[in-house]
Amino acid sequence: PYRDDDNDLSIQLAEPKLKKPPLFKVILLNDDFTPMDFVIEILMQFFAMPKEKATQVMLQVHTQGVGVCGTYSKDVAETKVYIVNEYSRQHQHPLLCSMEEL
Ligand code: TYC
Repeated sequence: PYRDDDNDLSIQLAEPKLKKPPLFKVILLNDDFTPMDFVIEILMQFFAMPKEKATQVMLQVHTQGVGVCGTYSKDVAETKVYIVNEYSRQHQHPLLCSMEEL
């Protein structure tokens, strides 16, 4: 006998089974030692910001203590955090990058 449970779009539309994946903010934390230019370079290189935007975000972190670099899926956010922290460590700066769920 014909069963259309898995194919009938109306079933999914009435009660969607797929939830939107959570989003994560990637954030930068302020510190007293990392040079401002180094932070700007990171925002341009790893977050594709133009220099003006990167400067704004750097100053936001410098004055407010924290700033948002961007919003991503969990996997992408984790990778951004990892590469920023690794790059900073390799350059012997204490800059810290972290993430939080929206
Ligand atoms: N506060 C640092 C300084 O005065 C600059 C800085 C900005 C450091 C942003 C970290 O995430 C940061 N050189």
